[in-house]
Amino acid sequence: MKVNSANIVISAVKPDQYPGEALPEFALAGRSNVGKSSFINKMLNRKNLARTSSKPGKTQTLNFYLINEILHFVDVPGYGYAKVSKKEREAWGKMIETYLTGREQLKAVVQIVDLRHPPSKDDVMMYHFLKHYEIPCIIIATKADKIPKAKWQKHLKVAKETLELDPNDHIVLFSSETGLGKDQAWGLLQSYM
Ligand SMILES: Nc1nc2c(ncn2[C@@H]2O[C@H](COP(=O)(O)OP(=O)(O)OP(=O)(O)O)[C@@H](O)[C@H]2O)c(=O)[nH]1
Ligand SMILES: [Mg+2]
Repeated sequence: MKVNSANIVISAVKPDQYPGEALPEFALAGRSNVGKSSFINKMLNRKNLARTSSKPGKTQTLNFYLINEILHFVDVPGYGYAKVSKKEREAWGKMIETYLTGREQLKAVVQIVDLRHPPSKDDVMMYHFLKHYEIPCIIIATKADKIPKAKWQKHLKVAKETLELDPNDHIVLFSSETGLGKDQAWGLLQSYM
């Protein structure tokens, strides 16, 4: 996919703020600091359109990006960020759940996991949540540049086993540093448009 335009449309917290257009939409899911915003930037060839940070908890709202006037990416706050109160966590859960279970335009969720480590309990829970609601998903195993190539397949296998990955679901080796997996990820997204 050649990206000609990419702009933020709105930062939303509730449904009446979501964009009204019936464009195909893809939302990011994943642990705080795993690389969701970096994934968006890499896919769009933009340095810092989606704000990233080495500190977890950077993305706080549902951020809608309009791409080539034909689709939306939705950057979503990460889960598993320890430094938030119970109340904030509940508000987060409600916002995400409302969006994921109620958004008609949502074609698939891009769930990001860290290739270096086995998926966390929260990762497994998120994946099973998506399966339960029959929301199509694409798994991206990112930060591949941080481990030697010789270990990729072994780590991928652990990720598949830990998530109990449905054999029909795809898992893509990815790096926001090198661009590894970018074309494959675009191919999968386009198959849902
Ligand atoms: N080496 C390497 N670093 C990465 C990669 N992806 C993300 N990072 C780094 O990981 C940190 C977190 O990235 P973000 O994209 O902000 O993570 P996020 O999932 O959006 O985090 P929240 O918004 O807090 O939920 C940043 O310092 C990134 O530079 C990658 O593929 N390789
Ligand atoms: Mg982010």
